[in-house]
Amino acid sequence: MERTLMDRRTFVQVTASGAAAAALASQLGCLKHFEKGRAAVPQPLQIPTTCGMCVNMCSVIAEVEGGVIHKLNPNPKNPKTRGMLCARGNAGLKSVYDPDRLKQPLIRVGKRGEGKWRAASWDEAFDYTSKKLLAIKEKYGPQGVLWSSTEGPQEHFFKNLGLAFGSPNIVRHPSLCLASVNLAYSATFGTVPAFDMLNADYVIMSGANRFESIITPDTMDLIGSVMLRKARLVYLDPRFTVTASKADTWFPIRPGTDMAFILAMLNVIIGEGRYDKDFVSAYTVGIDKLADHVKKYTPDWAEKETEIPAREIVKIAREFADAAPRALYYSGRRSSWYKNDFQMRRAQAILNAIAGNWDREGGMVPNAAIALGEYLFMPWDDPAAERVDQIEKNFPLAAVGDGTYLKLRENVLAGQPYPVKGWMVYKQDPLSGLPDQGKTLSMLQQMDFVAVTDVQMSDTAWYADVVFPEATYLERLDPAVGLAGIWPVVVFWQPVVKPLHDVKPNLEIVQGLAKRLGLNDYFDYTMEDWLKAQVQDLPVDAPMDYMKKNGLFVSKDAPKYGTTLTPDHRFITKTGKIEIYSERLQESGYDPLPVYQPPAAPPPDKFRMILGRRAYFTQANTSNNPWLHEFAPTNHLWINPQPASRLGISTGDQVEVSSTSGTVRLQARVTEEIRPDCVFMLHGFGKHSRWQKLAYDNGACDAQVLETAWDQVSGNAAFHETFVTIRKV
Ligand SMILES: Nc1nc2c(c(=O)[nH]1)N[C@H]1C(S)=C(S)[C@@H](COP(=O)(O)OP(=O)(O)OC[C@H]3O[C@@H](n4cnc5c(=O)[nH]c(N)nc54)[C@H](O)[C@@H]3O)O[C@H]1N2
Ligand SMILES: Nc1nc2c(c(=O)[nH]1)N[C@H]1C(S)=C(S)[C@@H](COP(=O)(O)OP(=O)(O)OC[C@H]3O[C@@H](n4cnc5c(=O)[nH]c(N)nc54)[C@H](O)[C@@H]3O)O[C@H]1N2
Ligand code: SF4
Ligand SMILES: [Mo]
Repeated sequence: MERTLMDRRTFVQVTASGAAAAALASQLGCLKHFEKGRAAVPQPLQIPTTCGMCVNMCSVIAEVEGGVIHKLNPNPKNPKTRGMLCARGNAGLKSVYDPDRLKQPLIRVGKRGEGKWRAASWDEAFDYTSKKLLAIKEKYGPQGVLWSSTEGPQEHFFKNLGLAFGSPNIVRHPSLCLASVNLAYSATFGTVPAFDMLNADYVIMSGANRFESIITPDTMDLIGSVMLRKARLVYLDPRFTVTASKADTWFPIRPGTDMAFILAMLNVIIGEGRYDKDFVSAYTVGIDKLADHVKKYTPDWAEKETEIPAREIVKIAREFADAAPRALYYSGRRSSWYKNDFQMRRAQAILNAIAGNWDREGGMVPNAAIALGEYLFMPWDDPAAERVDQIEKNFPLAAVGDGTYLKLRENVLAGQPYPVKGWMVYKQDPLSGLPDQGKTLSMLQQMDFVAVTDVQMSDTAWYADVVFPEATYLERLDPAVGLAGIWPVVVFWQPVVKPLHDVKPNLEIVQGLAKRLGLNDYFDYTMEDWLKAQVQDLPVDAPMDYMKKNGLFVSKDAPKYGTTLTPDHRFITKTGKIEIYSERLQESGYDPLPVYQPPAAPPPDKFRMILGRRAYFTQANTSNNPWLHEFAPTNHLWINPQPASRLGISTGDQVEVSSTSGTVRLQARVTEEIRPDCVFMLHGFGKHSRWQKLAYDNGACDAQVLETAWDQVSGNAAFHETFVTIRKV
């Protein structure tokens, strides 16, 4: 902090003193010398591509010299990222040169999790895996193999292999992440909108820590509006985060009570007639029912639930309504919070709807995407078996293609409605990402066969039978991805260096398996074929050359507002209107308007465990990156000074954190930056994989203590429902 606050003048004064001055002078001399020599050597190649370090897909220019990446720089042409490449994006270079990365296919020789492997040739690994998969198919049917993956440009091929194999059991990451928020906004507007925060004058963010949990363009937009243009930011979070530090107002809201805050805002805005009446009558259904429904949710009532003073709630409600349509209640992204998360996000969506901020500058904008072509391939038959999570029965409104991970795990463990004995994993680490790690371990152990495709030895890979090493994103040609939103772009990856080891891109791994599984016809194309089909209709000359030269295609026709604000526009909902009151929810057995359910209070001497991110790590997968590791060499338990002093805990003490799922140990960090009723730890530490040397057995793994709970409507994991006891060791 002190260092970053030092201004340039002070810096020059400090560094120009004594020994520092001598060192600096000699360094500058070196630099001059270096610059002279440099004129003679060829300039590094500048290769545009895309960052693969998180979901955002920012545009990158790689500086490559002599076949080695020297540096990664932002590509300023991308309007979503505007010249930003975050710490993780910079450190992405290390994923290529990490000595701990996977270097060749591996077949397990010891017990699962014992860490004994033998290097195998690709043919051997493909033969071994396909033999195991065919044996499971023979005995249990194609539904006996589960295919799980997380978003990425080559995920598609993996999913398609599972579908071509005949399995209905494809499960993706959304039910650990954003399934409830997506479903809530879709149920209301028929689509998931983007938030035009750059042009908003008033933004309310509840627990969306945008200055640390980076989402582009949202993070960049918020810098533009809140930091540069001084738009107002109201921030609710039980923790004092970086976003809290930039907000005009921060309330350490009582966890799990956000819906009470929103319902009281609705109470004030409707009660005082401050909503957008013209918009509401033209485009929505159900305002009368809502008005009756929210009468009981007064600010005084909400103060008791949220611990935010009633007068502040009234003030915020008025300011929000007055600033509309340039006012936003931001949706958040990771909505895997509580059991009633879907209904909380529905309340937000309704609040935005009655403010009339739909499809307006500074409001919410329906997602626009640039159309990409599709490579046509032979279709396969639909799977014959029902999904093992029985999603249609358990969560009739949830996204069938993504599945519901925790219900799925429960059914697989119970062998219901049928056995699942094979598990193929792509670009995902379920042992870290699912709560209640003991259960995920049991699920792994009851499998006849597990294969993982990754770039490093994840915890799940550590327990697998076969590990396929994928080339990293800087070594691959990948499909193009159309990123929807206010600034639609098409991004694309090209290899900036040759693969360093005996690794392959996922398409080739899928093809190697498909050949042996008798599914070759479905994957008979090259990545170039695929890409060409995708970009061929982009409105530029020679689209493939254009993409290789620029790394991205930007829509000139953005941002666009008001495209849906015509009298004959039909929203993709049952009534064709924005549904404040939802008959579809009622017909499926859910509350048609959001009904408040108070969260359980922590029992005496227990704490609610909450999750969140830091700007320099991605989920559980960058804590072994040597550059990022320097920012946080371990994780700590954040605990407020009040309970800490009661428990005799000081910063640096080892503490034990226990729940019904498990017990972990890590160092305490005693801080006012968290409420007294919660504790927090960073994700991605306490690894079991010894091949992640920096993260192995370092700090604690949150997945070991989190308990199993899910949102009732979407089936999304509810990670913040766990109570833990804390003890000084
Ligand atoms: N640097 C970085 N950026 C990322 C990622 C990453 O791993 N690293 N991951 C990306 C992904 S996949 C996602 S889903 C997003 C996640 O980004 P966000 O949606 O912003 O979610 P989290 O960072 O998990 O933050 C949740 C916040 O909610 C707070 N919170 C907990 N309980 C409550 C509550 O009851 N009420 C309120 N109001 N707040 C509460 C927590 O303290 C925490 O600060 O970030 C994306 N961006
Ligand atoms: N305890 C806990 N659980 C959580 C969360 C949390 O904060 N705490 N967050 C939740 C959220 S929001 C999300 S989105 C999910 C994320 O869940 P996951 O997607 O499982 O999360 P990661 O830890 O990022 O694991 C991704 C794996 O992909 C690998 N990988 C990275 N790049 C490549 C590549 O190019 N190719 C291949 N083949 N592999 C690659 C990484 O090495 C890593 O092992 O987790 C959810 N679960
Ligand atoms: S936010 Fe950072 S890690 Fe994510 S894609 Fe952008 S630069 Fe890469
Ligand atoms: Mo996520």
